[in-house]
Amino acid sequence: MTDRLCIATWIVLDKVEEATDFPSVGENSSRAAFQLVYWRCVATFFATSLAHDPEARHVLYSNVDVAEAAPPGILAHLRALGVEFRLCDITFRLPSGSVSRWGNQFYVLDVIRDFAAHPGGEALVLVDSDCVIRRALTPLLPRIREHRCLTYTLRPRDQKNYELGQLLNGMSHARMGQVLEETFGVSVAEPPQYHGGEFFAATHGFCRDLLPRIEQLWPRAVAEARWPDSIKEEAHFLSILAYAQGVPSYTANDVIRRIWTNFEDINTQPDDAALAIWHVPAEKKYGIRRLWRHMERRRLVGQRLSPETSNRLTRRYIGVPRRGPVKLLQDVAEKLRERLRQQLARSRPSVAPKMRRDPASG
Ligand SMILES: [Mn+2]
Repeated sequence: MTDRLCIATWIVLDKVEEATDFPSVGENSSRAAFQLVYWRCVATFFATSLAHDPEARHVLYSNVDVAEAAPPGILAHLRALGVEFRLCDITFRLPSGSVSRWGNQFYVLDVIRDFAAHPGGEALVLVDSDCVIRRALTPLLPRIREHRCLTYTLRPRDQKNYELGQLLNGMSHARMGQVLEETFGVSVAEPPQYHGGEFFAATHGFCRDLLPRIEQLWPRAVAEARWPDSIKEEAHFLSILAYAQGVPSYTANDVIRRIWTNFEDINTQPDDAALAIWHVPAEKKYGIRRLWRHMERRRLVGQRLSPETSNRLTRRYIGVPRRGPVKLLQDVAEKLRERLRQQLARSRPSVAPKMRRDPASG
């Protein structure tokens, strides 16, 4: 086994019968326009990651053949950068109809299982594609070795100021503790912390040790999927497992943050500039789309960016820690266009939403 880091992200293309809604992208994850939003995220993710970590392995996991499914420009970009494609079925899905949002996020469990069986490096760093990389991740290796698994533990200000006792995306801390006790027979003094699912970093050995735990917990997740307070997303699942494996909290909070940049929930802060990863869910259809368009116009597609260029571009287009006046105007204009399109679609029932032109490719 090499001592290289495997930096990976994933894209799952849902079929019509598997589709759910994703709050920051839109309805129906089986639409081509919806999927294009994620392809662009994948493209900018690897552009920024390769700028900082050229020595690491870069892998795109997908449930479909990327060579057949990716838009041609993005496929050429990924190939030129040397991104490896790993075809891996999605087997971890809650029963159809039990969740209406983020229906394919348990795919990270399939990725962890695949990495455990076919280690492509000493450690795996698996990140959401709506992240941009701002610093090299390879220097994290000693820290990953030390803790075996790093955690990004959500503070209330990172998740719209949630209060304890509240359901966090459909599950409470208390219920997480109960599930932990009932499944693994451990007694839980304090309910487990909630670690964000956008970041998973662990040694190959940790991934292997996790497999029996995953198999033990999954049937419960499926059985209780329709309960009001139950495992609804990969973050609940992995937070419970992290506790069961004795993984410490907050070990990656200086690495990544869930940064809300939209109008209502904005939580950017000056020290975000020091982070290695910005997770920017609200930028999928805004800053990330414009960043990709900029790369197309400036012939940067498939080019290895320097770390400085990459950071200059992400700062400008993602708008962290501060949104510049140009981005502010573009965001307002895009928001208005989106509202207008929604109203038009409502007032003309013949124009079904799914027939709309992709707002992002126009
Ligand atoms: Mn995300």
